[in-house]
Amino acid sequence: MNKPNNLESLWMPFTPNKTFKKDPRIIVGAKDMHFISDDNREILDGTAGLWCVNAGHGRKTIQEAVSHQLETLDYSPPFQFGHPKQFELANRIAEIFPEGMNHVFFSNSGSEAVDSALKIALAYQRARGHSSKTRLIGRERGYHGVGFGGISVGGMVKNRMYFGSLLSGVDHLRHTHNPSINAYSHGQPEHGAELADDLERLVQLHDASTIAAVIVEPIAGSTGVLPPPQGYLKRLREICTKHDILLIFDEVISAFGRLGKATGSEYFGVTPDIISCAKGITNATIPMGATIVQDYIYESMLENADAPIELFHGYTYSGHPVACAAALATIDIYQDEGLFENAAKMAPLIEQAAHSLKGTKHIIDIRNLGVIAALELEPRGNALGSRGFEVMKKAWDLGLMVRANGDTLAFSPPLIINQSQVDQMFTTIKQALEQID
Ligand code: PXG
Repeated sequence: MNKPNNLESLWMPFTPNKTFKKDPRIIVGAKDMHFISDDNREILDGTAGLWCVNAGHGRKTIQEAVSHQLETLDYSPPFQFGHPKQFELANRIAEIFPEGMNHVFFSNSGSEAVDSALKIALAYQRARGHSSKTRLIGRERGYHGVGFGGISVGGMVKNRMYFGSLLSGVDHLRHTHNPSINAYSHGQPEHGAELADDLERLVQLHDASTIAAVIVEPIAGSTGVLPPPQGYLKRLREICTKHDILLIFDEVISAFGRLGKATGSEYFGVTPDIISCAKGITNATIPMGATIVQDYIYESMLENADAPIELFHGYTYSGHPVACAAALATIDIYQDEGLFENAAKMAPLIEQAAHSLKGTKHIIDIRNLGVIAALELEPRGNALGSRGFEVMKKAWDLGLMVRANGDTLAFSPPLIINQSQVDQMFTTIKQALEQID
């Protein structure tokens, strides 16, 4: 049923095409906490797809909103014309994002939301007369999507090494992962706040007058789940403020409830100047990204613009009416069902269940925060990632979708998860771990 009979034409992203096509994993349906495979098995979704289906699959009200939108206004151009839902959505986002962040720029993915954030940071510095502030600072092991801006400030070697010299004028903070003192931390690790001082080192090297912005994920996801050390983000904020450097939080994973609040910024009590987000904004039903800025950035850009168009940037599908309809219905679900609150309630259960696997074969570290957990496995000699990959495949056979980032297994289930599904997730992964060498 539904089995595609020729897999060759499609070039699959971030996938080993050769091996996948020999032994494919095909998904044909999804409802609530489960995927349905082509051999008609229910697979527990331990990853919310790719950190994005926060309200669970197959939500009726989102379907209805999308369908109604397609009937009434399928598309309208975003340049020089408006449609009501994009204004309504910007207001709804402003309501739930940190105070003072009331201006929203729409795009279609996390990568675009990040590139928009970087471009806004540069244009803002120039507009307010600080045109020497052009340098962008990222962090080792950071993931900011796959645009040239995102891979330049990102810090994952494979995402960078094949693609030439990238953007110039970029530097990186050190990453915060230090298992020698922080292994098996529950929640945020105790040690490492001082790593934020790396920014002081880069200021000594480049001078603050050349630095436009620093971008970090408040909790690093794709690199293998690295919660920030206690006090780290606050210190980074202080150093940015001291040197008049913009702080960008890339919240593509952490916004829309993953940590039990609307944003990671709210959860950590640290407010950046710019936030990029995507994924959970539409429950992943229709692609959408957004870049949210502090009022002073928007106001300064409008006031100081040297042309009638204040920002020469935008996409054909910025604020697409169908995506806006999906996002409005999604935010209604988050609020009506109290899903951020449910996430906060489930977080300690996930923490407990994840850490109960300490001592299981192959595990060398366990990390967690909010509705996120990670099991780091000992790599097999030089075959980095091969054990993680096989455990992921075994889990699929046993009825669980989990994400393998190298040898780290990442869990980020929909926020509708309940206690017995948390137990099932970790019982199944334990079985998978025990069956793989
Ligand atoms: N920033 C962050 C922090 C992300 O996690 C992006 C930007 C890019 O979003 P788009 O929509 O352009 O893909 C992401 C995406 C993983 C995984 O394995 C995570 C992402 C994408 C692919 C895989 O954890 N996050």
